[in-house]
Amino acid sequence: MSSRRNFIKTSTAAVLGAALVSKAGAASLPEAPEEKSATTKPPSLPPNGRPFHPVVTLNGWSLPWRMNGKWKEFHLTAEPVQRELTPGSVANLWGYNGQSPGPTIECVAGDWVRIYVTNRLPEHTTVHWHGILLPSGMDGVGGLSQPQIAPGKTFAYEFRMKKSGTFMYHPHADEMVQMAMGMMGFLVVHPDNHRHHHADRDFVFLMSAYDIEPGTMTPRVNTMLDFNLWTWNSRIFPGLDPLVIRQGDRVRIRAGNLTMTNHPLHLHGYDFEVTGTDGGWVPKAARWPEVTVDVAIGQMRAFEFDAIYPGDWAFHCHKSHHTMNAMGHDVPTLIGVDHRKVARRINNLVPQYMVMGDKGMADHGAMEMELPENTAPMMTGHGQFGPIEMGGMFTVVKVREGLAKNDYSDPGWYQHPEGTVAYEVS
Ligand SMILES: [Cu+2]
Repeated sequence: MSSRRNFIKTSTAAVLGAALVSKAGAASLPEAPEEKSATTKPPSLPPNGRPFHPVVTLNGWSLPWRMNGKWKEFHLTAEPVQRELTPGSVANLWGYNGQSPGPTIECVAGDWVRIYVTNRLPEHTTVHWHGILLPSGMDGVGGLSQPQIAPGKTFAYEFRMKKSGTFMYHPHADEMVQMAMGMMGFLVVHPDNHRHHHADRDFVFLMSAYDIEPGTMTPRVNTMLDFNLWTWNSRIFPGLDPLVIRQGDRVRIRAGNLTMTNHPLHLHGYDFEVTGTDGGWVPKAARWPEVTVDVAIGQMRAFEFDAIYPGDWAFHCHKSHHTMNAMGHDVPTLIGVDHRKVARRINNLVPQYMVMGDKGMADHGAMEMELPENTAPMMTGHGQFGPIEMGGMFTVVKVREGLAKNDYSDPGWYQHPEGTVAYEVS
């Protein structure tokens, strides 16, 4: 009996007998665990299957699986979720297994993978496995490669992971709406020899953008370009956890872009090499040094460095509007204009009226502005020297000496050696 026939048999059964799968077959489905918290889960070694070095999903987690003969079985549940973007700001999104983005799926090249997808959304969906080489009918494009998964139904996807690399999953059904609502997840296929492409710390995140009017909770799904929340794994600074790294570790960071514009990712304190794309690993001879890697729409990039230099290093999108939280874009520029009297008079009439400062926007960061409910400040976060004045796609890479191997807990602010901090000259 060929595996291809099994394939067809099982997937046809899943398509035609979806109700069967969800009722009579319920006991045979693997668990679909839910995760409610948005903190970064330290990686745990695979309990079964072939060995691999797990990734760390920034402010997220990896999906458990079960082995069923040769199959590694996962269960995704597409559903409405509430995602905390940062403390004090929660969004109504759509995602998988309790979160947006969904859990990271990790497997090994050569694995036979069966992924059940149960749809608890109010409309149909599918899942496309971005970058994976697979049979055309498993590619997840609604209408083209399969009928859409109706609400309440469960489908099974089955394929063998042909190669290792950096991939993602997202719907290919009512795509504009479902991605604007946060439906996406990371997919990592580890090398079949776990010593190949080794990194001691391997961080992953997806970039998504939302248009959520200050004071509201649900994204406007028809927005094409003018998004006001730029997120990594549906989190905004200061809600993004730091990337905690032990000095001397080999580090890989992998990012995918499912927004409507490109994001030049910039890391301070280091130069790095781009070592992978969603097409595969970059051959060693073809790598070149960078400090910024542009991730275009629908692309993924993996880059690596040796964490030699201790410190608190900024890591952010270099589009400065993407390191801000929700703001009005029609605020007039008033640099050089003394408008304090006018602003005071308008403020008497409209208490939440915001104007740009006459010296810049820094006074926004320092001022405790009254904000609509459920809205994060535009420029926020505090460091050991004062306000950081950032939001959105910004976090800190914290490289420290002597951390334990699997310690990802926040070590606090860097203790600079004496004489190594910029200082005021009198
Ligand atoms: Cu950006």
